[in-house]
Amino acid sequence: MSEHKDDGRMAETATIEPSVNEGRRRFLAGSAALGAAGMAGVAGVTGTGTLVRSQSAQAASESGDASIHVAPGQLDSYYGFWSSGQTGEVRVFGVPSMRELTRIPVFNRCSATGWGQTNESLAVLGENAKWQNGDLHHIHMSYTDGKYDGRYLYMNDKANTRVARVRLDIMRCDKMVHIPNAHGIHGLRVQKAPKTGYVFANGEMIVPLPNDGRDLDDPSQYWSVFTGIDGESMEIKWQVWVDGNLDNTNCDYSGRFAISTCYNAERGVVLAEKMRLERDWVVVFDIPAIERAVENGDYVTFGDSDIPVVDGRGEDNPFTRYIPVPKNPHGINASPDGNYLIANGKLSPTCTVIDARKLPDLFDDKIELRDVVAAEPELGLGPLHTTFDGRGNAYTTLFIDSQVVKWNVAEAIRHYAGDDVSYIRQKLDVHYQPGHLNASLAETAEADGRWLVVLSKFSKDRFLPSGPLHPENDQLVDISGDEMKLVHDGPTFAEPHDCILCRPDQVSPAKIYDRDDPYWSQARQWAEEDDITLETDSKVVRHGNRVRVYLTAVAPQYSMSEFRVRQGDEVTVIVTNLDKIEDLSHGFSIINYGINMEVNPQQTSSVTFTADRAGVYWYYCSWFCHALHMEMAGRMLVDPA
Ligand code: CUK
Ligand code: CUA
Ligand code: CA
Repeated sequence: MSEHKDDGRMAETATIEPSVNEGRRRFLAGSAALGAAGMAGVAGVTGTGTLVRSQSAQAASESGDASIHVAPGQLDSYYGFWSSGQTGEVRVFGVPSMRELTRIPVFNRCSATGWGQTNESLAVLGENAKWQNGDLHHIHMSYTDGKYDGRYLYMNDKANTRVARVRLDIMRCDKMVHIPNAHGIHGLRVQKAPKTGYVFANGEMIVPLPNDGRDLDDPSQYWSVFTGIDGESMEIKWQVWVDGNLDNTNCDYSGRFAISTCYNAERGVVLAEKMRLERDWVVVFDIPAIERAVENGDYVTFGDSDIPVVDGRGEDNPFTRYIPVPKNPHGINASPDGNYLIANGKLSPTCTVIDARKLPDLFDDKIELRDVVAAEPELGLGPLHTTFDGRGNAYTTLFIDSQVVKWNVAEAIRHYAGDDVSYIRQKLDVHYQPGHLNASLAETAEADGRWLVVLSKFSKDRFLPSGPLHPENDQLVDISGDEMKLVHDGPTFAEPHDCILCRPDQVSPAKIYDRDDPYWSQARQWAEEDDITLETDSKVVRHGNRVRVYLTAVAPQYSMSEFRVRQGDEVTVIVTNLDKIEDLSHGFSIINYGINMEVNPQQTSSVTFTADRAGVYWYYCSWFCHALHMEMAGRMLVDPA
């Protein structure tokens, strides 16, 4: 998409596209509905196509919109931080160009940077290094007073029950924790006020507590827990034992409450059981009440874990309230004015709008559970996630309908109260089967209603064929006007679930590393032991059969063109990049030893391996750094044992 909208082909596409789209859309909706058992029950509730279908607007925007074109050399007006699902990494995008800026390895392994191989990354991974995969669904930035503060990103791993943190100054993961008692962390959100604060993490699957072999055949003893982690120390502070399970989570803008959806109030272990009830619930957590209980010793622990677990099951506890909402809810989203928390119905065509201001009364038992419901608008089939424009409108993905529906929150509330008003503003076809969507700054008090990213799960026929595995389709929608306009298709590899958009001024990435960065504190300690100055010394230091090799790099040379070790030595190579020039990264790779790592300007990186084979092994710089980059190499000479 660009300003070149004058050619005939584009015009022709614009004319033909709507009907073609319609056909493709229906085909996919049909197959998805078939695949989602239980959808049949709701399929007749809401007819599609009864509302404004902005095919003409869509066709017009597909023929080109200059406003998304970021010319070469120009910078984007938003950062996008993308999850990547089963790839396990974080991706950084520029929006609106949708250009991918970088990737941050987290739960995955990375050939380019050496993540999972360098001593620095292994120190972050700790015992988690035993898992080489992850499933990163949710990514959220730290807040101060309801606004992004650019310190950290936090993310979940559903596959191996972890939570990790990325430092936004260097855009590298610096902490990772495995969560005991939980089984698969799905929902993750961070406290919005006064400051992050807690990172909240949902245990999705139900298991025996402790999960040590007991009660295998007794699902009535399977449970899940909600976890509060200190976002600064990354210590697990407490857990709450809950009924049902936990899907997505969020929290209010006061800082007092967190809230999670539950699709398995039945605590079923097979599909049919999980869909038995017409209503599941959202569970609200009173954070100060939980903290008080932990302080007073009012908790239990399970197995080897000493994490305090407060019992939030049942109707009669000070920590939780279970608000019934229609069937198998999924996303839970907080409106930027701080007033509403919206649960997305998934198997119900509705969203449930909860008035966050009524939650204190609910915990004081002054009102009934459903009294906090302000509206329950009927939106379409398969509502999964909702976002906001800061002008009172909400935007909800309809997975089955392959649409985004724009609706007005205040009018949905009036309608619920009995007024004859129509709250639906527009339905926009997306391609296809959208999951998360997020508008610029929508998860903060500063929602600005400029851009909307829709993460579509299927791309079907939108791109050149790429084999049986199709790309996802991250679509960009202009929401600045009255009408949503689809302006860009963005193919992506598996499988972004969620993203957030912030302004560039809210993040201040370092241009080069600070030599005092704690990231390589281990190497600093070795240098001290060996009486080495990392910035000036090049040396091989032997401790029995353990050898430390200190190298520096200045384009286009390493400080040593060779070093010698003995077969069987445990070798640690510590490389310091002395270049201070922005963008001048080096690498360090040893041929046939499976070693490669990044060494960015002013960074120290290290790797440890066993020199198990004698011979000449060239090491070389793997990041293009200089006209003589190819020549930036040296030999590791391994003497036979
Ligand atoms: S979940 Cu993926 S589309 Cu894991 Cu946030 Cu809803
Ligand atoms: Cu140094 Cu390439
Ligand atoms: Ca259910």
